[in-house]
Amino acid sequence: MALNVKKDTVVYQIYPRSFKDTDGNGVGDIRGIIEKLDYIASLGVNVIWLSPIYKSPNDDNGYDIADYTSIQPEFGTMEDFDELVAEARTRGIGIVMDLVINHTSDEHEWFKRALAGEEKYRNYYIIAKGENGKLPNNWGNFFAECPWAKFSDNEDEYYLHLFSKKQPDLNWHNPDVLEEVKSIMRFWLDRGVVGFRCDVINVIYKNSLANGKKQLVLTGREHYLSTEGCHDILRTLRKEVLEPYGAWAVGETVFVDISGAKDLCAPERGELDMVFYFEHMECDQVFVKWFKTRLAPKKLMKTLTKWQNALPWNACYFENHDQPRFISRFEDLGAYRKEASKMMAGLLMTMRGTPFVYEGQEIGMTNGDFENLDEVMDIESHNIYAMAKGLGIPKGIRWKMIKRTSRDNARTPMQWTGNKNADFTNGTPWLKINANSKEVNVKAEMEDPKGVLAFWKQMIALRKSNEILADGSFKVVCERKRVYAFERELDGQKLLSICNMSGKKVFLPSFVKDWKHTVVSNYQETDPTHMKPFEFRLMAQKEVKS
Ligand code: TEU
Repeated sequence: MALNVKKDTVVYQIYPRSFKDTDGNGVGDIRGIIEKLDYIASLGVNVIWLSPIYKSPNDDNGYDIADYTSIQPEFGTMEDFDELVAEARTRGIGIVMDLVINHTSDEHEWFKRALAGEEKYRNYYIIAKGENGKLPNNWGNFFAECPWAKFSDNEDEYYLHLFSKKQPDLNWHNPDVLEEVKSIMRFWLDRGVVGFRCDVINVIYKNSLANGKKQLVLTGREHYLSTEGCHDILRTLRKEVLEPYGAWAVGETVFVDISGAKDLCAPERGELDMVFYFEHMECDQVFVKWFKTRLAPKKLMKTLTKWQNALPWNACYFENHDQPRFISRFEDLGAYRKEASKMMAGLLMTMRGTPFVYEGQEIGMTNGDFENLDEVMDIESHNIYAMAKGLGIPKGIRWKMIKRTSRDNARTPMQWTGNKNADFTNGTPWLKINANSKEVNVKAEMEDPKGVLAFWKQMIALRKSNEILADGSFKVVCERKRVYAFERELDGQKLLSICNMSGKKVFLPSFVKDWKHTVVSNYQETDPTHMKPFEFRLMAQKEVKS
């Protein structure tokens, strides 16, 4: 399958745990994905990114890998996986795997052997001594834990874990680790996968373990963000592993700025094809993501424009398994859930870059309707809640923080029908299903030719068939309080994408009168002077087939 990942690809992300359960254990599985392949193909996507499906004790839902070359039994078997790859391929869909190589699980054989005293494997991890009862350094941790855990009881030795205690960081100074990872990647490439989504890839190589300068979050990060060592590793993996297979890679890059992203994705440097940046996910927060504020559309527009202009190509996304549902961020969403979801489809499919759609986004799923912490499973949410308690933040506020920011908001099971458990499972779902599944579900959407799903399909098809959207340049033309508009141009042919990012009726900017034809809109009727709440239009100067 020779796809041009930059122009022809639309990716659909699956969080396997929450997609479709076929054996009644309340957890989604590979057979569930196979069962839904026709549905996925009907969306028009041509790549599926699978969040981790490897053997794992599930401390961080699979991002803690105990064996990189076997399948998590809850999800099925290697035969199921091979069948998935083959069945996807017959539908023109390639599989991208999640590559989590900053850390393993503490239940990985390597860590167990390190604990048992095997020098070779000790050297796979980052083990350091504390002095005089102190920790090896002052670094912070992504999950609000202490990043150091005791390695042995009797000695003052610790291992580094930037994420949970059960996710010890690998030592990328050790060339054996690189060799292991190469062979893991080849194992999956030999089974037919087309690429990798590389988890927190810009933190893997720690320059030193020196104390960091004090910061509100993640003190110490200057010692490991996008280091030269990391760039070298990425170049090696591309040249020796990805290139020979014609595979591609998208990096999840935390705290990345524009210059960092340029270094990671410039084609001549031979590292990654594109990165997930975070800045547009942070337009509704103060300092850290747990303190949410109103989403100011203008801030969002400016951030999108900045990134669109900076890189010749990048990944475009608004949702994934770590982020609250995007439409739930609009404070004035009100009764416009469907319109807002369609507007986001329009925006995502008309920006320049590779679009990533997250399961459920295509039917306008919203944040989970959790009522208390017992209903939330995510380790990060529990840690943050405990930290907030320690800081004396009152219970009501603590809960509000978690309710709005928890990663579980995006992990609630896929809503297939309005039946019991949304037909996600016959058993007890591992995470509470949103009560709005009665109305918000795939079945209802399939029956509605003017619905959210139909619009996502229409936009995906257009993104794939229209050269201007696939390859045209990007130029912003309007960043008002509520209205965002940009032009895409290729060989003198132009399209105008315009969004009302609010639940209010707004004036249509006057320049729109030059654009005579509405190629697509999320409203049946458009107004010559106004835009309706969350209205989206794609316009052309000359007639274009939609
Ligand atoms: O996430 C990395 C990451 O930094 C954040 O997006 C993370 O969700 C957290 O909120 C930081 O505060 C990746 C994965 O996407 C995530 O699911 C994993 O938990 C994490 O790495 C560790 O592997």
